[in-house]
Amino acid sequence: MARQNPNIVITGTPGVGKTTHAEQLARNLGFTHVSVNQIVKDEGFHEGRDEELGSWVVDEDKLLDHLEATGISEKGGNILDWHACELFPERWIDLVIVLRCDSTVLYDRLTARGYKGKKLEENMDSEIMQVLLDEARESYKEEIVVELQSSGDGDVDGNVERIEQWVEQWRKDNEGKSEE
Ligand code: DAT
Repeated sequence: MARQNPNIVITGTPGVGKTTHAEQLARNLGFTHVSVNQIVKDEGFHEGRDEELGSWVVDEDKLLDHLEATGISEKGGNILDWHACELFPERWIDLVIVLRCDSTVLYDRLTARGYKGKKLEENMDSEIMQVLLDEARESYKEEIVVELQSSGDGDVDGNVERIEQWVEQWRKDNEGKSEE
């Protein structure tokens, strides 16, 4: 059975605004905010921490099995929030939003979060080199990958509105398909 609501990935370098966007969208649309980092932590789907990078070494198989078991693919209506996207199977995903941020703004956000040393440097490099955008473009069809700016306050409302319009269109385009 086809899903009645789309599944959306919100990805980008840490600090670009994934959680801010995902929470607002989930609230407005009645979708589920799937904070992948939280699941990895809560369920222990990792092999410890990479202390130098200050991030979890994720057990992707366990994570994907867990998400699959929630019926993510059939149910739809999920907003997957993570700083990576290539691991999610293409058949699960209808839209990939890659948030981007001006590097001066991002530097301030990450230092305010206590990032320093190699962790700060690697994340800044990743944003400047558009690593997540390239990953998204390599992993999904071009037409479902959308790059949006998330540097200033007004950006969040504008982006959320645009994504909501897209969801509405998706529903129209997919009407009736769930009964097929
Ligand atoms: P992420 O989930 O990508 O790590 P976040 O949503 O936690 O990012 O945002 C990090 C911080 O930056 C948080 O204090 C909210 C702020 N922020 C994010 N996007 C913003 C935007 N477009 N305008 C202003 N502040 C923003």
